Amino acid sequence: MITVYAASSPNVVKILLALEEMELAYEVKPVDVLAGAQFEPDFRKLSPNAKVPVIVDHADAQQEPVTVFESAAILLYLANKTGSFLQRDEASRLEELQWLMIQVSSIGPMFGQFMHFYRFAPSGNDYATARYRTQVVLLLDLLEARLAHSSWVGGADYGIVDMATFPWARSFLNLFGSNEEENYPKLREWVTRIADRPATARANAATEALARQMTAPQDSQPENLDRVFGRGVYALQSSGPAG
Ligand SMILES: N[C@@H](CCC(=O)N[C@@H](CS)C(=O)NCC(=O)O)C(=O)O
Repeated sequence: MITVYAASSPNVVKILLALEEMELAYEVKPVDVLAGAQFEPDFRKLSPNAKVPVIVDHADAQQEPVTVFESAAILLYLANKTGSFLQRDEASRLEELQWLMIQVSSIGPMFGQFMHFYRFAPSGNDYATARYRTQVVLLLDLLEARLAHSSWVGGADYGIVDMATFPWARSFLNLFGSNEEENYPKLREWVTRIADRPATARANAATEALARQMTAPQDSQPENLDRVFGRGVYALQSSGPAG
């Protein structure tokens, strides 16, 4: 049995997709991030950076449970454990790893920062919003170009790279989509292909169940939001350059 510490957020959806595709037994432990549950000392023992997702694999009763944090590390752990959803030959695996790194180093952070300034920051951040919007568009263009030459973002077969990329691409196509239906045809077709998979439907149901247990942004205590976003009294000073 695998325990997944989870919120209803894109980085967690990646893991739910993998667990469902790999048909692994799991239980979900909700971590209410907008109520500050990720900062509890017991959770930080599992997740030093105080973020979900985290898994604890209790599969081997003879061994200590295995704890893994960071979504890409979890996906690689699950792919190695099951021998599935990651290419076996070295050249294809290297190709997949590069696209996995693009997801965790660029797509997640840039899309996340855009969403922060677009949705959560006070007004007056036009520079930041425009900068991150440009980064998002460049990355969506990159994915569109990739899918013109490859069936899947990771390579020839559906795998953990597509699971990592799908939750972010799906929400940004929805957000950017209303005026631009004709844009990103390959990316839209790829999103539909993944959305139509039975395992994706099961992961969506698990995400919706989690969402019902999370504090919504509008219901969050202002102090908790400040802590999550590192602002107000939680904005840290160091000896580094001042803003
Ligand atoms: N690089 C991390 C990012 C994880 C992450 O940002 N998780 C968010 C939810 S999607 C979180 O826990 N946020 C709470 C916080 O930042 O305090 C990963 O890929 O696992």
